[in-house]
Amino acid sequence: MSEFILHHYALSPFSTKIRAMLGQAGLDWRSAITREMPPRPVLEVLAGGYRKIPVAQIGADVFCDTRVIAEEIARLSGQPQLALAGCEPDARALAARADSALFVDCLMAGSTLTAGRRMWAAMSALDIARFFVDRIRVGRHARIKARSPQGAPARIRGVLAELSERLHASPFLFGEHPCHADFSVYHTLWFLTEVGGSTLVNEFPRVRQWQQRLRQQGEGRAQPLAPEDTLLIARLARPRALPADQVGDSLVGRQVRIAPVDYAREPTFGVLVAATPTRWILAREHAEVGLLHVHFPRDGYQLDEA
Ligand SMILES: N[C@@H](CCC(=O)N[C@@H](CS)C(=O)NCC(=O)O)C(=O)O
Repeated sequence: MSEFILHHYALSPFSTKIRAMLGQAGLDWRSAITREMPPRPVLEVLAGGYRKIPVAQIGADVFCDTRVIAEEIARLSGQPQLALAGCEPDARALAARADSALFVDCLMAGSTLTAGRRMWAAMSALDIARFFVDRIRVGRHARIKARSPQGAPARIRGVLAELSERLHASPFLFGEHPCHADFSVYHTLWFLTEVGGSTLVNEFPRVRQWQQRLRQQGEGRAQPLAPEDTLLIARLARPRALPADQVGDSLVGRQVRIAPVDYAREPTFGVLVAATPTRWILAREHAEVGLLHVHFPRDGYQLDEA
């Protein structure tokens, strides 16, 4: 069977969401490190215009967005609660809030001098300049509700109080085992505390302990993989059989474009080959790798005829 490959970078919160999930899943995986901003030539071949991180790959199947990646980890590990569909409605709602509003608040509150020093240690001065130019451009084209940076700590405290209340009853947010929502919250607070050096979470000892519990689970067993080798892996593989749970869509068989609706909205083009209750799958041909199937979540994405 093809290996699970993660294209990611160290300081990426959403990559932390998946790395921590791989720890809970106890999986072996291959780690392909990508740059903190485009150009990312390998991912352009694999995922087309889609430029968010992380991206996962199994052979000639490419998985965009942590919601789809989590479904794959849930399947591979036999832990259905890691997928959103395997969570109760309250957990799905919290995951959605954490991956959007809480993420933005933690980015604002965690962008401290300490975070700057971490970037300085991890990136060249030129790349840091490129990073800021890129993120300003992403921000200009984003379609997300504006949130005041000054209000971020108070809003985060509100969420932490809510989490602390939940953790009174069980070791994880929705019971005895971590579910998708735990990881959605975890990665945002990871950026705030581990990257930004904020001590806000210390005001809520139960949340701090929960954070440590998840951190102790590690990140699974990763083996490094040169990004260029992921192209060879894709070229030697065929996309796997399409899923059986298709719901049909009038655009199946047509040339389409798909893009996130919120930020970093660059589209990927291809032929829609499947629509399931949770995802769209596009077929893409590329001279370097042949046929690929690229998987996107339905939620939060816009699909149009190209
Ligand atoms: N909805 C996406 C969000 C991913 C996301 O925003 N990732 C950030 C990095 S943590 C990103 O792509 N930033 C722009 C970039 O790295 O080019 C998911 O769940 O995967």
